[in-house]
Amino acid sequence: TEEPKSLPDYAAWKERNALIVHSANTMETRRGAIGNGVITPSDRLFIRNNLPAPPASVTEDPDIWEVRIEGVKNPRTLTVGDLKKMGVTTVASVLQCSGNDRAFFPHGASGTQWSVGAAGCIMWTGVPLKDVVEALGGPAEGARYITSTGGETLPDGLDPKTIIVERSVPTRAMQSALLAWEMNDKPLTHTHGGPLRMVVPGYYGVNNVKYVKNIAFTENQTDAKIQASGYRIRAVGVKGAPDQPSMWEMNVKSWVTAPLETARSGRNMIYGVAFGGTVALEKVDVSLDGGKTWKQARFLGPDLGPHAWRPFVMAAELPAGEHRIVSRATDTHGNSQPEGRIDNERGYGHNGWGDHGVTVTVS
Ligand code: MSS
Repeated sequence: TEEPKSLPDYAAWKERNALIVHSANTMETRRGAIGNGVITPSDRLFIRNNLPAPPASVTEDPDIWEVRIEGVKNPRTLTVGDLKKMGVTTVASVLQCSGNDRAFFPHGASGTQWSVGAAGCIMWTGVPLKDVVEALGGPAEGARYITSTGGETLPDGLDPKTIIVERSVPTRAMQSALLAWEMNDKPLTHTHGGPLRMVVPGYYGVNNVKYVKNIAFTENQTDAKIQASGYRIRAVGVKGAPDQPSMWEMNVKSWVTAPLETARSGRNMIYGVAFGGTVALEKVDVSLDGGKTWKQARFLGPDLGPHAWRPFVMAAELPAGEHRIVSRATDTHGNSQPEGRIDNERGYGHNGWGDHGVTVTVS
């Protein structure tokens, strides 16, 4: 199928040439447009909507947006204006779709055929969730999950449970979660979840619920389809079910961003990005011979904390010919990217270094 020529209205402000547009609801950053910055420019960040985005009017007066907080000692409805007085923090964290790199799965995993670009590193500003919960008396007894509900208007005639964006994460995520109203120093756009978004640093994209309207501390995970059977790791051919691992904490990962197809012989700078999910990064090794020999790369730019990504660079002499350039990240707990992929029905969580490499022809 041919790529749509223009961006959908709600994303018209994006940099068209930096994006691969898969559909009106899914677009990713081109590998060559990821760049060497610590923060992904907002107009290059990928978009993934499971439902059509709400109208731009939801962000006209962001401070009047309401969010209901339940499953705490004193449940309350708060406006964004109220939240802004309860506390504030700024956190850099990687936003990455669970299905990033799905196109590499040979069984043809269904869903958007993402290459490497359904990911970016973002500065979020908002109130720490734990400050809000403390102000409301703490979680109710027996709470094991934080369940966030998206504010989209649901289409008529369908069972809401089958389409609503409602995600549960374990309460351990409360240590780092925030309710964000700014992205990269600007009011959060409706494109990326404004007026208010649940941000769970180190967790896959789907848990970062946009236009959040309800947050509940619950004993059980929601029975919404997106949680119960969606975003679950299972063998190829197997249906999704609640007893399979859910797409929560991200795994350690890296990929090369330059050079991509061709280079001139002689000294070249190899660039890439790497992150550890909820664990800080230790190092990135780069191989110019498809993984036979490795050399440690250097991190580029400031360290913005354990949930941010780290651009890396390595100078290399490249003789004429074809080179398979791969990178392998290791986190501070000693987890390294595996070489292969773990085949799974929907193509989630791919961090194998083999597929993420680039073949560069040097002349
Ligand atoms: N939220 C809401 N509300 N809705 C929707 O649809 N999606 C998910 C998240 N959140 C949604 C939400 C997903 S799935 C993702 S990735 C993310 O988001 C994305 O983001 P951006 O901003 O980029 O668009 Mo996969 O795991």
